[in-house]
Amino acid sequence: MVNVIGLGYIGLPTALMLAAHGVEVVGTDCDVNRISELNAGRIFFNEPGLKELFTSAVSKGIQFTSEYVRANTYIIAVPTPCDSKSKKINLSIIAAAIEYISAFCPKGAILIIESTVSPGSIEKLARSILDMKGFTVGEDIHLAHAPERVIPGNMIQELKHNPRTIGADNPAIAKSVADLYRSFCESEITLTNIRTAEMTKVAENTFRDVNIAFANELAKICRNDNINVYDVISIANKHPRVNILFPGPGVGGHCIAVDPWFLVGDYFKLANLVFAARKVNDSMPEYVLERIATIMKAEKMEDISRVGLYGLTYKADVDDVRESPTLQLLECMERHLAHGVKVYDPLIKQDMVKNQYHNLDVFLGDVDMVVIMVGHKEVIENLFKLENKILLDTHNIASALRHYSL
Ligand code: SAJ
Repeated sequence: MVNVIGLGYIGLPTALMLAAHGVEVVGTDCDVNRISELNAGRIFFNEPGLKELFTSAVSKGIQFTSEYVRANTYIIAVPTPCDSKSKKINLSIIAAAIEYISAFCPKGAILIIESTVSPGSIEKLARSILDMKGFTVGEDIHLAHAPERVIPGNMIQELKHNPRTIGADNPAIAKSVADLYRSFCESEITLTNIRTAEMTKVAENTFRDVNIAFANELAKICRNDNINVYDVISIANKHPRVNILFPGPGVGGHCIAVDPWFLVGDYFKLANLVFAARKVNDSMPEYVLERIATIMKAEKMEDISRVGLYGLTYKADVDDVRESPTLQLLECMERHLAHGVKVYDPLIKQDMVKNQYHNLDVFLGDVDMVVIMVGHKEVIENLFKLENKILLDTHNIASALRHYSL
């Protein structure tokens, strides 16, 4: 039996996927409300295919509880928050999970950590806790790392079809963990040691962050010379060995904007490029504010409260606002005493920020300038409504309309 600890954005789909493929699964989360919602058949986030997967997992007998259960395999998929000031990773939630598990797991249990951690964390943290509890790691308890790679917006497909990495210091354990994931993963599974798996996961997200930072810096350079950055990227990407990503209003989400800090924090003297890239990406909300100010001046607009931010989530077609560039832009505006800007996002139904609207037409009626912050499908479908607005498009989706870009 597998006990999945942490039923969040990664733990829940993974638990459901295993159960739907015939593995006996109990999902555990400390949030009792979330457990009652799941037991009542309600999922707390939207993801294509998730509802169907949920129905299938329930029909196969998955259980949800706020208690840990005795199992021979545990999958830990809990958050690893990063302190917003020190940028240090906080491993206390993983530590607590390991402690709970160690209190009653049977001899020979395997603890698989899915959460992204800074390289070396599993050895340092898990081993020290388990040693203290009297276990001999590698003999009567086993550790493995199975970092997830799924992209929000296409998680269910990617859970099945993305290649995976399994890190375990004992090849037999690595094989047995790989066999578990093979119950649903149809792609290649690479086996390695724990430390390599940890570093690989952080390297993947850091690579993307650095690539986006290059695109963002290029956008600023092109703006300086009045060159269209999207033309430059699209032409450059025709080179068979060039693949530049796209500039945007900032890098959000709980992965790309967070994981590179693990390298900066642990290898400060070495991770120079990574640090510089983080700074470029973190500067983008401030840069958007500069663009708004320049455009307002050019258009002789005086009232910031007639500016509307269209999109609040961290990226298109997800309802997740963690580290959202729009939230960062709003903070930046507060610092510059630019109050009263309006906000609307078709995917955010609850009130989250000041001056938030829940109806597009009412929002548009109250603003002269619209800043497209997120390229949701619904935003693209409603572009025709922005024809008479002063438009700043941070995602290159409104090229058919008169607009400003980054
Ligand atoms: N972004 C850009 N320009 C781009 C692409 C993205 O500005 O060209 C921005 C997005 O708008 C968003 C942020 O970057 O604000 C992050 O979005 P994302 O789609 O790049 O990535 P995440 O955070 O949703 O998911 C990433 C994925 N990692 C990689 O692609 C290497 C996913 O596969 C990981 O599983 C996930 O992080 C994770 O949980 O680690």
